[in-house]
Order: sequence, then C-alpha cells, then structure tokens
Amino acid sequence: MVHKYIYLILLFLPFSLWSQRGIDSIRDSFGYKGYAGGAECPAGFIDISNSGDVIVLSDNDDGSAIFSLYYPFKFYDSTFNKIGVSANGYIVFGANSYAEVGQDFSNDCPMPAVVYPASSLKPRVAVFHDELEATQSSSMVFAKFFRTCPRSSGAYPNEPCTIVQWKNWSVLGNSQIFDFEVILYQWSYAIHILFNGQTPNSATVGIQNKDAKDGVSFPCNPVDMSVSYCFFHPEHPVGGPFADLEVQAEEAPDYVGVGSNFNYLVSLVNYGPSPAYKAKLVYQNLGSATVECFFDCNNIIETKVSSVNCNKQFVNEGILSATFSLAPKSAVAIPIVCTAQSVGTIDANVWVAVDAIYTDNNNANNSTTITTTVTTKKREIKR
Ligand SMILES: [Ca+2]
Ligand SMILES: [Ca+2]
Ligand SMILES: [Ca+2]
Repeated sequence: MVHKYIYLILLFLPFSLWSQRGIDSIRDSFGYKGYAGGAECPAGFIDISNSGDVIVLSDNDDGSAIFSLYYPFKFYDSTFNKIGVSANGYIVFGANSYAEVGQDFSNDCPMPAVVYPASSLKPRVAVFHDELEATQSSSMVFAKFFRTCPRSSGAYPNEPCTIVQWKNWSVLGNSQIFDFEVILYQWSYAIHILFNGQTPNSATVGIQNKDAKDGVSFPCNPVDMSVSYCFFHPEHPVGGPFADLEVQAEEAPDYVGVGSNFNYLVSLVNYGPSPAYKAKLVYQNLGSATVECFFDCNNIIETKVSSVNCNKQFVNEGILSATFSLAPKSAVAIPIVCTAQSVGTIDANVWVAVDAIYTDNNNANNSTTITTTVTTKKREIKR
C-alpha cells in the first residue's frame, strides 16, 4: 500500500508542479510557443451557446462539419479559409470534404503523430482530442465570429476571432458532460483552448502541421483541465507585436555644387518577428543648405512588401515621408532624388516612425544622418 502511494506521488508530482508554475512553455520546430495558464494564458471561458451558430455534425460520435471562416487564419506557414470540426474534439484546416475530418477517435499522445485514418491527415489543433460523443439533446457545437474578440490574445490588441465551442460533450461511455472551446485569433494567429467542466479521462491538447512532422502537445492522458492552453505563432509572440526595423542609407556625395542633382538610396529592413504595419520612412534636412528632394516611388526595390504608400512629394526644409507595410524578414529600398539649391550643409536625417500598434524593441538602428556640403561651384559628384 505504501509503495502504491509513493508511486502515485511520483506520477503526479512533476505534472502538478509543472502546471502550478503556469508560465512554463513548450515549443515546436516551427516556433510555435505554447503556455499552460499563467499570465500568458489566463482563465476565462466564453460561452457562445446562446449567441453562436449551431454547427451540425455529420454524426454525433465520429462525425464532422466544415465551415468557412469569416476572416482567414494562418496556421504554420499557410493561410486557410475553411476549418473542419470533429465530434472527437479537434479541428483541421483546409478541409474539403466530410471524409477528411472527424473520424479520428484515438487521441495521439504526444503530438506530432501520424493520425488514423490517413485521410484525416490535415494540419490540426487537438482542442480536447479523444473518443468523444454527443449524448444529450443539449450536446451541440457552436461557432461565432467576433470583429473584436471578447478575450484578448495577448499578442495583438483588439483583433477579430472565431470561437468554436463543444457544449455538453462527453467521453464515450462516460455520462459526465463538459464544455471546451478553441479561439482562433485572426490577426495574431494565436490559438487559445479553454474548458468549462472536467472529465478524468484521457485526451490530448496540441497542434501539428500538415504532414504530422512538426507539432507539440501539453502533457496528455490526462490533460489538466483546470488551466487554459495558448499557442502563439512565431510572428506574433505573447506581449507583441514586436518588430525590429532598421534604416540604412547608402552614402550620398560629400560635396555637390549649387544646382546639382544627387541621389540617396535609403533602405528599410524588418528583422521581425512580427510584420510591420504602416512604418513611415521620413527624410528631413537639418542642415543650413536649401535642398529640394522627392522619393522616387517608381524605382522602389522591394522584397515581400505587402503595401507601399509612396507619393512623389517635394521637400524644401520640410519633411518627406512614405509608408510601408513589411513582412518579417523583408526590406524595401527607395531612391531619394535631390537638387541642392544654396550653399551650406545638408544634414540628411532619415528615420522610421513605427505605428503605435507594435513595438520596435531596438531603437538604436531606427535613424541615420548623412552630411553633404553644398559648394558655390557646380561640380562633379565625388563618390
Ligand atoms: Ca467519437
Ligand atoms: Ca489518432
Ligand atoms: Ca529598430
């Protein structure tokens, strides 16, 4: 009897310590980071059973349904418009038919794991995956889209989300009913999993990619249903969005004559991890010479830039700016074409102003200054 007691302590101690600490995280090779409880993943089940749409499954035991998302969702490196919902407590992305989802009644612990049947191999979130079924007349699945999610993802402010809730669900052969839900955040791509009620039965909570070669799960069989589980996409870590932007400027000529034309080539780099929205690149002359410049919007060099707002505008002792949205690990380079109009110095100050929605966690590389002297004589540009 004593031996049995010690065995039980050893079995449950590491797990309970692990879950009490809360902030402990897990991650997969792609860079998803998962948290169990803690400040990163607080409690707060949202019941949508009075306001959500009913999702009718093809079967109460191993059936499924497919529905279209109001707003796309990025899972790993692909973006999806449809999800499949299984009676067995998981969702898949990119489903095209009922046959592809729903039938996997055996929970896979740990993940990633090749699934059964192979036809249901799709990128997957195990919300509470086990041999589940709907036994009550009140056992239903609901879905609801929110333009502004009632629960913060912790990775992006005021973003839209879709909630899928299994209500009054149970493990096959066990009458105990419980609710569970997944929240898909459609700007940060965070995934939150929450519970309302308990079952002592085995299950898995985790994620895996389309070929089951990457993924991660929390301690399974059993799952601790007293905490929430949150997965954060690598582009949008918890506390984000963060992006390190850098301004680079190719040397301008040291000397130019009055009336001369000259160019700068200015670059804006986004080192990530988050996309940068509305990064404003600004040019200003702080020197004594008069200079007129414009951004040469027709000759922008870019890599993976999602949007450019660049209008030809002239600066004369004023400020010139263009706005870019940059994916992580992308860059844009833009020529600035100038004419020197009076003698003195041109102190070209180039900097990036970031949108208030995200944080640049390294401000040291956000500006650069290039000095050019304007002489009385019109002379060749010296490089
Ligand atoms: Ca089932
Ligand atoms: Ca399985
Ligand atoms: Ca920076």
